[in-house]
Amino acid sequence: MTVRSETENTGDMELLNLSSLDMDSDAILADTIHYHSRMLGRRTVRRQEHFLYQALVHATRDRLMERWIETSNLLQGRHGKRACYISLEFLMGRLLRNALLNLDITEQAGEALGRLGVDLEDIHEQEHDAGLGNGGLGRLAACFLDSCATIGLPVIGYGLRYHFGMFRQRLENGRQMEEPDSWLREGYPWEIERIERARVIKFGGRVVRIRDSMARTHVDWVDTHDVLAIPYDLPIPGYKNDIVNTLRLWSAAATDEFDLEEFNAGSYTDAVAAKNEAENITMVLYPNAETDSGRELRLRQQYFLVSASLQDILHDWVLQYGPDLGQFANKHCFQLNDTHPAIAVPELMRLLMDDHGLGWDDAWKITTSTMAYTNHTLLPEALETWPVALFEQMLPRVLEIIYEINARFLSEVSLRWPGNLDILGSMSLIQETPEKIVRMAYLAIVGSFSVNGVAELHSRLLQKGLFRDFAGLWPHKFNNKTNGVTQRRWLAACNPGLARLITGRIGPGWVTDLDQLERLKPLADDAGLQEEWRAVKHANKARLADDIHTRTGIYVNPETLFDVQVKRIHEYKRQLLNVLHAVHLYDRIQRGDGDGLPPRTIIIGGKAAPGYEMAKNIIKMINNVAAVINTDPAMRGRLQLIFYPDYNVSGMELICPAADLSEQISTAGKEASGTGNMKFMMNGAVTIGTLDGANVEIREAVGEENFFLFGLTVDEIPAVMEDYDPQSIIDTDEDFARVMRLLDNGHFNRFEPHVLDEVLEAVRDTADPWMTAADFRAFIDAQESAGMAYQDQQHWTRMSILNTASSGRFSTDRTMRDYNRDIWGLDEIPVNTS
Ligand code: 26V
Repeated sequence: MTVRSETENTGDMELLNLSSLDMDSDAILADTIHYHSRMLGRRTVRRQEHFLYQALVHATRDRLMERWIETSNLLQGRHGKRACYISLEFLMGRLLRNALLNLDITEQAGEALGRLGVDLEDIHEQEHDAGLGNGGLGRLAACFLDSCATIGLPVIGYGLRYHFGMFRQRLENGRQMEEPDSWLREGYPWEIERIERARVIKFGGRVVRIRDSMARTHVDWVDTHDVLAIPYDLPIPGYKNDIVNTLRLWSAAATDEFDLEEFNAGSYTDAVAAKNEAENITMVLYPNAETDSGRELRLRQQYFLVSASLQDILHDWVLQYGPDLGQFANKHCFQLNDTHPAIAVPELMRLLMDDHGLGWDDAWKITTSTMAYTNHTLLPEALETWPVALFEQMLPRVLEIIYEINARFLSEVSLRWPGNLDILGSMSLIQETPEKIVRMAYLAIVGSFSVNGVAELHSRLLQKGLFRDFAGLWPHKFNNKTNGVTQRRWLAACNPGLARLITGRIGPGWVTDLDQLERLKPLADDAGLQEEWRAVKHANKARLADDIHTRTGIYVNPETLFDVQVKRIHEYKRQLLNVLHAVHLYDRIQRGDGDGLPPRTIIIGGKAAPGYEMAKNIIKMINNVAAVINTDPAMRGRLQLIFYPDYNVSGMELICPAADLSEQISTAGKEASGTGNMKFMMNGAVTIGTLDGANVEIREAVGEENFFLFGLTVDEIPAVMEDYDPQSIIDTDEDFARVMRLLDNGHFNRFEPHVLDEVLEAVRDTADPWMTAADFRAFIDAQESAGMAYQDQQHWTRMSILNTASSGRFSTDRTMRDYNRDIWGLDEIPVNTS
C-alpha cells in the first residue's frame, strides 16, 4: 500500500494502491479462515453455521472494498453528475449470492467451502433477508441499484436502516401472526458505519427572524430537539465490471449533548432516557396500512431521511466545490420513490435559503431542476396526506416554506384559469377540510421537473385521472418509465439450471443485455431444448416442493401444474378470486366433473398489513379452504392448495423458477405495474391476467396467444359498476352459485361459525370496488383454457420458452437507461469488462 498525495480540496492524505486481492479459491479460503478464527474467535468449523457465513462475507467484502474505493475515487475525480434515489424502502433480500455472482467468484467460493466440507448453499441459508421494504416498491429500488451499478450509472441510494424490517409471518390456526424481524441481532457484516459523516436533524422548536447589520433578514429555527443521523453504507456491486456503488442507510441516535437544564435539575436519568425517543425514529418499518395520516413517527422518519440525505449531498458539494451553488443543479438529480420523501422539496429550499444563504428564486430554480417524482399507485386511499397541525409542531419552518410554495403556485394557477375558484381549491397543496391537510403528491408534482408512472397504462391513467389538472398545466413534466427487474438476481442467480441452459444455447450475453433472449425464439419448438427446459422446470419444482414441506409439513407433487400467486395480500390484487377458483375446482372434482383437468397445485403467499382486517380474513379463508381440500381423499393427486408462509425476497427466489402459471389478476386500473409478473415471465411461467399495469406490455411482448387474458378492462368498468349486482351474477351462473353455496353453508368453517362472513359479504357488495363477482366467469374460463393448454406439454413448453424469450424489455437495465436518457442525464462510468 502506498500513500498518495493530498486530495484536491480537503488536504487529506489518500491511501491508494490497495494491493488487489486474489480471487482464486485458495485466497478466499485463507481469508475466510482468517476471519473465522482471528476476528470471530472460532476454533472449529460447523456446517450450517452463522460464523462461517460471516467469515465468508468478510472475505467477500474485502474484495468489494478495493473496488468500492476505486469507484468513489473515480467518481470524485470526474466531477460528473450524480443521481440520488431517495426511498423509505429498499427490499434488498440476501446479498451474498449476488455479490459472489457480480464479482465472478461463485465457483471459487463454493470450492473454498467445499474444502472445509461445507456446502455453499447451506451458508446462503444463514443470511437474514434485509427486509427493509413492504413489497414491489421497495424491491424495485433494490433492482434499480443493481442495474445502475451494472451499466455504470453514478447513482447512490438513500434510505433508512430500520432496526426491525418487514415483520415475519407465522400462521396460527390459519390466521396471520406478526413477529418482529430482528435482522441485525447477529450483526450485519455488509454494512460500514460512517460515524464521521453523521448529521444533525432538527425537530420541533420555533422560527425566529433576525435582521443583520446590513438590514437583511435571516431565518433561524431555534429551540429544536435534535437527533443525530448516522449513515451505514452497503456496497452495491455491478456485474463483472469492478464498479461498486453505495446504498447509504441512516440510523437515528441521540445527540451526545444532554438537555442541560434537565441534567442540572437533577433528572440525569430523564436526560439519558431521551436517547430512547431519538432512536425510535428508525426502530421499525411501517407496513402499508390503511392510511398514514396522523402517524407522527412516520412523518418523522420521512423528514429524517430527507434532511440527512440532502445535508450529506450539500456537505460534499461545499467540500468539493466551495460555497457557490451555481452549478449544483447541473450535477445532481433526486429521484423521489413515491411521495414518501416528497418533503425533500421544502427541505432543499430550507437548506439552500437558511443554511446556504440563497434567495427564494435561486433556491426554487435549483429545487425544481433537481427533483423528480415517481408515482406508484392510483389508489386514492394510498395517497399520502399529513395534517397541517402535525407539521406545525414538528417542522414549523418546513411548513412555512410549503405555504409559500403553495401561494406562488396558486397564483400561477389563477393566471392559467382566471376566476376559477374550484380549480384553486382542487389543486391547492393544502386541502381545506375541517382538519387542514397537506397533499404530498401535489407538493411532489409542483416541486419536480419530472413526474412518472411505472407502466404505460398507469402513466396514461395518471394523466387522464388523478393528476389531470397538473398534466394540463405542465404536460412536459409527465412521462412513463415502465418497471423492470434485474435478471442477475431473478434469473442468473435464482435459476442456475435455466441460466446454464440458456447460456448453452445463446451464449452469456443476456446477463447484461436481456434482449438477447430473443435468440431463443427460433428454438421454441426445438425438441431437444424443450426436453431440457422441462427438466429444469421440474427440478425447480422439486426444490420448491422441499421448501414447502419444510415450511408447512405438506408434500406437494412436482408433476402437477404449479399455479402461483405471491404478493402482498390486498383486496385489489384479488387473492379472493383465486380462492373462488380453487373452490370451483374442488366442487367439480367432487361432483365427478374433474376428469379433463390437469392435476394442479395452487400456491398463494403474501403478508397482510397488521391493521388490514379484510386482508387478514382473506388469509384465514385461504387456509380454511386449503385445510379441507388437502385432507379430502377425493382431491388426492388432483388438487392441492398451499398457503406459503412468510413470503419474502428469498422465498420468491425459490418460487418464481418453479411456477408454471403466474396469477396477475388485479382489478383493471388498480395495479400500477407489478414486478412479480416480470420475474415469473422471465423464468418461463405463462401469465393468466387482466389488462392491468405492466401485464398489458407483457402480453404485447409475448403475443396474445401466449397469455391467458380475462376480465373487464379499465374502460368497461364504470358502465358495469353503474348497476352492479353481484347476487344476480351468482344466481345466473350455476358454477358460481355452487361455489357460494359451499361457502355459505360453512363447508370450510365447520367449527368456526361466521369466520368467513365478511369476505363473503364483500363478494356480494353492490359497491365492491374490486368487482370480484364481475370477473368470476371470465376467470374460470381462462383457467379452463390454461388447464387444457397445460395438458399438451409440447405446446406449453413452447409458450414457456417464448415467455422467457420475450422478457428482454422487463430488465431494469432498460428501465434505468430510460430514466437516465429522459430524466437524469448522467454520464456512464466507463466499465471495466476485462
Ligand atoms: C399502499 C397502500 C397504503 C394504504 C392501503 C392500501 C395501499 C395499497 C397499496 C399501497 C402501495 C403504494 C405504493 C406501492 O407500493 N406501489 C407498488 O409499486 C410497485 C413498483 O412500482 C408496483 O409494481 C406495484 O404495482 C405498486 O402497487
